[in-house]
Amino acid sequence: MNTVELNKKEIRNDWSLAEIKAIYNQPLLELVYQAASVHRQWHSASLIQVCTLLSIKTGGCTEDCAYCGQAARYHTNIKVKALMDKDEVLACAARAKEAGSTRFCMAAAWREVRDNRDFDRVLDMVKGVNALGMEVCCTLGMLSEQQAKRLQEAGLYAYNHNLDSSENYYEEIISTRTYHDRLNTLKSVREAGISVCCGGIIGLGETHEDRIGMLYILSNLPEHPESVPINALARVVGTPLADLPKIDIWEMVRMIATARIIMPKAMVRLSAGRSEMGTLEQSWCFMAGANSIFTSESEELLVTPNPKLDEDRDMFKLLGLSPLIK
Ligand code: SAM
Ligand code: DTB
Ligand code: SF4
Repeated sequence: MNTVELNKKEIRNDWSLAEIKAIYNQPLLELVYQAASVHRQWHSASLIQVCTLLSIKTGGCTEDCAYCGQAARYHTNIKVKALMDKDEVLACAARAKEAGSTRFCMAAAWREVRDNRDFDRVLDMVKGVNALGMEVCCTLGMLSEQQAKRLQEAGLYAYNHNLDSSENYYEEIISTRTYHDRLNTLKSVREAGISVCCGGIIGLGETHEDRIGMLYILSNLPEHPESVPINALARVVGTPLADLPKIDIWEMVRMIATARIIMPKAMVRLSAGRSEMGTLEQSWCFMAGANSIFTSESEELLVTPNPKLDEDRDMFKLLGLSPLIK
């Protein structure tokens, strides 16, 4: 394999589609071996970042993201929840810290942030979680430059905003906003000095070319995202994608390994899909360079199941992994 020089420790923002394709299409074991090698050059492979996710506002969203159980227009069987109370959120963050989590991510089923009282309340939550000494992350939909600045001033560490798929396939999945809207928010986040968390989903019915296309955009951003969540579609009954087949584990491994090789410094997060995997499947993802996971006290990621905290603890013990403490 001549596109990756394993001994050269460099960050590249000029990957070509052909190079990414060649990496992605390698024989699986060669790909995993390369990714595992790159992983060890840049990270301690026994440390996994544990991010706790909390849905602070659930369901009732005006967008039409075809995968999402929280879109109001699909008849999904989820419990809609208004914006949570700040004290409840802070108590949850404190428990997460106690359990060994260093990052707390608050998610809201909003199309975009509006300059209203709810935003002021989220800013207060950000201040409170920051004061606990945790890295605070939010995912609230689209942001303006000014809103990004306000979040940064409140102490926001990272912002999650995914590209989901390739630019071409995006319009098959969402019609209520464009890929450009996503890229604009990412720009505002970067310019405000907030760490960028941006990745996507596989299993939406996209082609391998679409996956490679998304990795191409991510790896050619002026700066790579500091974290790259790779989600396997969580199939939610009532959504247009509910009946798609479960994504094959080797496709997830291939995606994670390629992301690891082309964005070596990023935290690559094994995100949605863990509850449909066992320890064996997750181990392959860690071997391929994933070094971060989401956990959740409620045993739900947002509205779909996620492994129990003690299952993760047992898995870490078995594999000799420890939570990363920065
Ligand atoms: N509403 C905000 C937004 O869309 O940016 C923030 C929350 S949204 C749930 C965050 C991300 O979760 C989405 O961009 C998508 O990548 C991922 N996601 C949502 N539903 C999913 C599902 N059913 N399976 C896998 N990933 C999903
Ligand atoms: C991300 O990339 N994955 C998380 C987080 N960012 C907010 C959300 C996944 C949602 C999975 C389906 C659900 O439970 O709604
Ligand atoms: Fe709304 Fe986000 Fe779900 Fe899309 S992914 S429907 S924007 S909550």
